[in-house]
Amino acid sequence: MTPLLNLRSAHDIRVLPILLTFILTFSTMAISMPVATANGVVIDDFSASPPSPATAGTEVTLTVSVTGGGRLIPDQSYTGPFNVGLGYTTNGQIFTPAASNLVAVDLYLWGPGIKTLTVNIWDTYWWYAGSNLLGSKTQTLYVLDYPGSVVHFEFDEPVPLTPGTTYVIQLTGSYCWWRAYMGTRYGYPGGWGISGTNPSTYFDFGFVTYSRIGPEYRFSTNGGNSWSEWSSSNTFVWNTTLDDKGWHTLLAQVTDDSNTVTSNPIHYLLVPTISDAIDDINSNVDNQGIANSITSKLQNALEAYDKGSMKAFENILNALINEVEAQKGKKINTDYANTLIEWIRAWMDNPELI
Ligand SMILES: [Ca+2]
Repeated sequence: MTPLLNLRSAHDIRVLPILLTFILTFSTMAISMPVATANGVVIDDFSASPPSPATAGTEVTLTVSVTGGGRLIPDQSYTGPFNVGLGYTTNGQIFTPAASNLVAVDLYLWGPGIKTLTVNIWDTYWWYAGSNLLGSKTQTLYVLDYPGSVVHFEFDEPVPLTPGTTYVIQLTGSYCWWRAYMGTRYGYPGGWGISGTNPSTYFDFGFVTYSRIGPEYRFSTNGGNSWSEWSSSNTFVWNTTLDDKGWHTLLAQVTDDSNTVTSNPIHYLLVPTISDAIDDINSNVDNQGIANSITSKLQNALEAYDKGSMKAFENILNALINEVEAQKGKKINTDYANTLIEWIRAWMDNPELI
């Protein structure tokens, strides 16, 4: 490909009279309009491994998988001041990206009228032999009368770019005005405008290029009261401890263009082992007789399991649930009784957790 910089010579000056014929008006008013972008993220799956319930102290890996997501980040731009507008059916703007992809451009256009406009991205002037079309987007829309609006073109696929290399934005299609600045005081330093097929380093069109980063992810193990750092990794390792025993609400968040999207919660139970539970019961059940009764049944259940007597294991734990139910709100406070029953049910359903 021919380096564009070879064209930055004195002959460019000859295009100035051509450009001047296109001057519609003088204005230093920059347009600031909201830019609507669309890249909705869909959370396909959010899971914890191992699944709930698990033994407190287990390493739990949270994984979220998504479609889409990420944020548009402005890369290169010239957004004013403007003092001219160029109306034509083909114009262009050179830019030098810092980012390694291009997903969208904004152009500062005015009509008025319904326009069918195509934005092409080229690796050199489009009329050069050997030029390569890297990306293209066509849309038909109503373009407002002066001062117009910021028209957003989002490519169907990201256009890969080499940072620090010049590229060309070509606008072609219906006759349309494109706001520009002509002169040396302002302008975009990383490129120059093209009117028709006449490049000139003396003017720049209004434009913004966007790259996409991400998506980024973060996780909460406490229902959103606190979060991990934002990261490009869609997995998070939760190093649980015995102190984490109990119920947890696990969440994942993913960045989207305009905000963040939160997963459905996973309700996750961490249970102590039976021997850890025995210590816990001794310090939480004040009535020593009740505490002894419960902990000795737990010991019996452990022994039954070790002998492979699963029927005895279940019978003992069923009897224990009845005993705790009977003492709930009496010798055992209600919350702690409910906690114990959850643990016992988890052990019965998942004997590997004992
Ligand atoms: Ca420039």
